[in-house]
Amino acid sequence: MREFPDGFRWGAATSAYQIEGGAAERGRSIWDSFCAVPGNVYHGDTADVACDHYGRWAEDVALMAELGLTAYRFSVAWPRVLPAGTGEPDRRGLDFYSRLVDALLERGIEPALTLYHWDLPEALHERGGWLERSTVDAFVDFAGAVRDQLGDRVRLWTTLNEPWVAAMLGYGTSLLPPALADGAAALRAAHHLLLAHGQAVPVLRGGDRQVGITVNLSPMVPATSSAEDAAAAERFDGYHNRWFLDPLLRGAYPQDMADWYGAAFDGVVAPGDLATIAAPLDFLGVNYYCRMHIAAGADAADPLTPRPAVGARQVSPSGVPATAMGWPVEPDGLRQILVRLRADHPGLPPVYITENGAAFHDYADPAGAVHDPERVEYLRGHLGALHEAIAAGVDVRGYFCWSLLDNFEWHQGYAKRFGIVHVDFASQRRTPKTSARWYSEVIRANGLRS
Ligand code: GBH
Repeated sequence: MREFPDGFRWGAATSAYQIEGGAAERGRSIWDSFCAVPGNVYHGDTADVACDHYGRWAEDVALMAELGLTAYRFSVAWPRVLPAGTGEPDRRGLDFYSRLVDALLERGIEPALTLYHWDLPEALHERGGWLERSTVDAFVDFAGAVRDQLGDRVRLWTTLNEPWVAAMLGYGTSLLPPALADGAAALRAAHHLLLAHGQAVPVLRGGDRQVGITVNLSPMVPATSSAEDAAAAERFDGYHNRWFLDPLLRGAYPQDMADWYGAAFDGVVAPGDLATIAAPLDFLGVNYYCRMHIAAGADAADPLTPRPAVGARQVSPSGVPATAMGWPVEPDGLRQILVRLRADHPGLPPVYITENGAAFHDYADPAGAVHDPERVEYLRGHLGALHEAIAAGVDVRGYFCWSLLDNFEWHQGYAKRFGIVHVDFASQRRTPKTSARWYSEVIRANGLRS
């Protein structure tokens, strides 16, 4: 029996845009505009209905209770609270989250709230979005409005989910909105996202509220033993991991990357910004999916090619099993990244694994049961690695599996299923998969039996 610490939180995660639907009752976000353009999202899928969690939240909370979750991570749709991004909050939106939080608390499930999981109000994008400091101000007002409504009941507050994705993929590629594919824009957006986080921290603090941010981290593995690949992997690490960790935890951008980016990064930082960004955190949220394997030399044809350029590209490791996304399954990467975090950052706050999970091609049997043996193995492997990290001294307080439900997987639409609960999108029927039953047992035992 590999037991986890007393009081360890066992949760599942979702995000507003990916599950809520209820699109007619909120403002428009950059994701709505992106989905409306043919070719942007697989199969032309949209999130107008998604899992209809907006209508079925009570049923979903009952399902969480049935599975035995002790925590639930969700995000608040900014356009549901402030349809135009700023101004007077919409009561309907605030009431929706207020009812959700009450239902969670009634069932003894700890709510973990994320303010920004990529659904920027379209009205703010029209005024420049994350390229402008005015969006930082708007975010701080949004944070204050949500705190006023839920601050008495929600203890765990996360400002942003994965600023790397929002900035480097959203502004630096054309894969996600606003799809600018502009390297200098990506660095500007990243800085303003971090600043929004830093300015929101003191607004959110108070009472027994714990405030953190979620970053997505991956260990970088050089494709070969060449010095070129090692240097490329170090730059990719700077681009993906250190560009966010260092300002947050050390109050400075990594000098090697600032030098590498050169003029693309000029004039972005104003005096005082870095001190704001480095506001002490009560916890760090870490999302881990896989390691990244890196070779020297850019691949301009790869839609994920970094902008700003880092002279490196991702390669697929051979002989490593992969998920339906094509991501390598490497559980030990979770232990590696956590142990490294602790070594690199002496003042590291407690950590929550705010996302970890995988898409697989699950199958239904004639009786309607949904089997996902690969997801069970994925979760077992990663929880084992997490247990080792804790044994090595990393202070991890909880784990949220991504995701509670099959949902709208961004530009991949509904084709990629990450849920431990199957969703039949035609009938909206929820069916816990084998992995959900397995996870329930882990929660009951507070650990792994095998
Ligand atoms: C998360 O992002 C999101 O927070 C969540 O909304 C989403 O549904 C979930 O993941 C599943 O996609 O570049 O091929 O080597 C995760 C973003 C995923 C980015 C792993 C880096 C490395 C895979 N990260 N990815 S690859």
